[in-house]
Parts: sequence; structure tokens; C-alpha cells
Amino acid sequence: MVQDQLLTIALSKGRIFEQALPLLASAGIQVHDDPETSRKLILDTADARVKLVIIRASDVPTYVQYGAADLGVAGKDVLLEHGGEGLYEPLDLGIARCRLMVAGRPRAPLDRRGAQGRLRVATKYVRSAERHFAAKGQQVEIIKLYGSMELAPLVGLADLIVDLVESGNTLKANGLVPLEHICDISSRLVVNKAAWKMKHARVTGLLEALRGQVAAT
Ligand code: PRT
Ligand code: MG
Repeated sequence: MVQDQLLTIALSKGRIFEQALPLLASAGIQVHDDPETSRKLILDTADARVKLVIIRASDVPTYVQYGAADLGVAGKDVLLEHGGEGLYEPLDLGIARCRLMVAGRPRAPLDRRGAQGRLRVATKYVRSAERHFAAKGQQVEIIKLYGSMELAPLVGLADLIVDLVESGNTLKANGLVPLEHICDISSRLVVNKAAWKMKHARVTGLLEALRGQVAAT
């Protein structure tokens, strides 16, 4: 029976889990386990037909793309890097908001070529950074990092960084300033394209419940 089809939702622990929880609960998906204390990677919900899989934030689009999860919740930053193949992105959940920004030391050179040629930009967000500087017609050297980007300008690894900024406290604590706004970021509901067809009634039922809740908050 269509209504008995299992739905699997992928999400990461931390801010996305915490902020998605009330939205999911309002759609009838109460979660009893706490991923911060439980070691379980598959969580049951109050709805026996819905399971959650808890994975790294940057892995969510991959699980959904390959159908290992029917749906997922992922930051727009992560989706821009992934490229969105195999996914629909039907709803902005409006959670885990921040901004993708270029940052550096105060008075960091933004346009002029560095002494050794192109400006060096350290980031985890290679695709977004490339697109941003290409749109400005600026040739830069992108250095891929996996975290702690704020360190790169301090130790001479890069002139600039591209990173997420929320309060700005992390930049400030490291003597850096925001220099250019690239885009606003929030988390999106993503759906596997095959699941969208095969489990259409269940997926759209959940989508509409979430949409109503997002509109009300
Ligand atoms: O940690 P892991 O490598 O597993 O993945 P992740 O760091 O991507 O996961 P997580 O849970 O930290 O972030 C999940 C999603 O939350 C991101 O993909 C963003 O879409 C969103 N989000 C919202 C943020 C922030 N706000 C945020 N402030 N993600 C990260 N940060 C970091 C930022 O990178 C910087 O280091 O917080 C720091 C800046 O915060 P402020 O407040 O000091 O400016
Ligand atoms: Mg993190």
C-alpha cells in the first residue's frame, strides 16, 4: 500500500537537527532519540513509516542523490558545492541561516594582484568561490581547506577566505573582517527524483505539512 511506504530523511546533527526538529514534529514526525548522546545513526520516529539517518552535513545531498534517503535537509552552501544532480529542492525551510562571505584582514587587497601574482583564497566552498570571483572577472588561486579557514590569512596561507558568517564573532576573534557578501544561506528540503515519482503522495504530503509550518513561523 502506498501509504505504508517507508520514508527515509537524511540530516546532520547539530544546528540543522535542532532547528529541523520542531518543523518535523509539527508534521507528525516526533523524534525520541537525541543524536548528540545516542550513537545510533538510524533514528525511529513517532511515525513508524518515517526514519531519520544522521550523517555529515556535506554528505546529505549524496545520500539523497543515490536514493539511500528519500529526502534530506541540507544547507544551500552544501547544495551549491554538490551541484544538485538527482535532487529536487522544493522548499526553503528558513533554518540554519547565515551568509557566505569573502573575508580577510582589514584592508586586505580585494582586487589588486598580490605581490606574487593572483590573490590566494582559502575555502571549503570551492565551487561557490570560483563562481563568485569569475563573475567579477577576477582570476584567483583557490586553496581547498576542510575547516578552520580563519587561520589561513593569519599564517600567510591565503590573502582571503570564503566562509560562512553568522554572528561575525569567529572572524572578529581572529582579527578578520567581512569584505564581500556572496549570498544568503539557509537550509533546504531536498528530494530524490525517483522518490518524488514513486512515493509522490507521501512526499508531497510531508512537503505540504512542512510548507505550512514554515509559512506559519
Ligand atoms: O561539521 P561538519 O564538517 O560535519 O559539517 P558542517 O560544519 O558543514 O556542519 P554544521 O552542522 O556545522 O553546519 C551545517 C549547516 O549549517 C551549514 O552547511 C550551513 O548551511 C549552516 N550554518 C549556519 C552554519 C553556520 N550558520 C555557521 N555559523 N555552518 C557553519 N557555521 C560556522 C562557520 O563556518 C564559521 O566557522 O560558524 C562559524 C561562524 O559563525 P559566527 O557566528 O562566529 O559568525
Ligand atoms: Mg561544523
